[in-house]
Amino acid sequence: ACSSYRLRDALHPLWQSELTVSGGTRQSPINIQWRDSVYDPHLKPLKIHYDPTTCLYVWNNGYSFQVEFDDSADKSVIMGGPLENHYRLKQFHFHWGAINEWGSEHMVDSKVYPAELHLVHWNPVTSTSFEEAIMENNGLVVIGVFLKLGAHHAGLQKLVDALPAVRHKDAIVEFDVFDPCCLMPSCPDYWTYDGSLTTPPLTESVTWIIKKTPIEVDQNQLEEFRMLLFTSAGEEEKRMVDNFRPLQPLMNRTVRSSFR
Ligand code: BO1
Ligand code: ZN
Repeated sequence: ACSSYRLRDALHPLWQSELTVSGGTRQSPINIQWRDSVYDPHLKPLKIHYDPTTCLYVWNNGYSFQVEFDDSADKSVIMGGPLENHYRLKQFHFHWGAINEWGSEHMVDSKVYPAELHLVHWNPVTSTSFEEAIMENNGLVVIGVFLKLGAHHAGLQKLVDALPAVRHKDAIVEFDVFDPCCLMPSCPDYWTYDGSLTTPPLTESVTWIIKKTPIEVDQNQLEEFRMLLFTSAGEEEKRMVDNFRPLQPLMNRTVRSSFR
């Protein structure tokens, strides 16, 4: 645990600069303490309706690779769970480590996974765009899914095959027809809590839904993530690894669980 904390201080400049500045009360990510989470029998099952044809492209934004969706209509939406209305899918991306021993942003009982998927959604009832929803309380919902080392993931591989084309920062490649549903664990159980974006602007507008069960990916697939670069073409190459934010204090928050 000690060495992983020291390594966590040696972060990409994006995270280094804001480690202590935010001063918020509901920052993310957090360590989910299973025994401190509270079962809420009113939490409904999460319903996911993604339209694979709303997928647009994949790009390297300099801190992750991100798959973007057409969010101009209610085509790829989630509802149920802790949510009072539906939310539109805007993008998904991952966070991962240089090695398998760390990489996820959230932890469960201090257990860290080699990577974490974030599916980012916004509230089209209270906002007219993602950029507006970023500033709204409950404007955003991010579903977090842990990745663990195990079997080859055939659904993820379609995405992995596109990564060499977006190796450098700002590279973008068309990526139409992808169903992110294939990246969801079949177990419906989740935790939910009120938090923030984990990169600037770090706004405290996110309802987090963290799936209990990880999906499995194989070593080669994680290695392909680690081949990506933080840097633009022509710059001295810096591998895109350890693109996670350190844990933030829970403060006055309760993590609820959908399961006993
Ligand atoms: S995360 O899911 O908490 N890691 C997260 C962190 C930052 C963003 C999204 C999710 N940032 C926003 C940018 C916007 C951009 C949007 C959608 O992502 O602030 O400028 O449009 O890609
Ligand atoms: Zn993220």
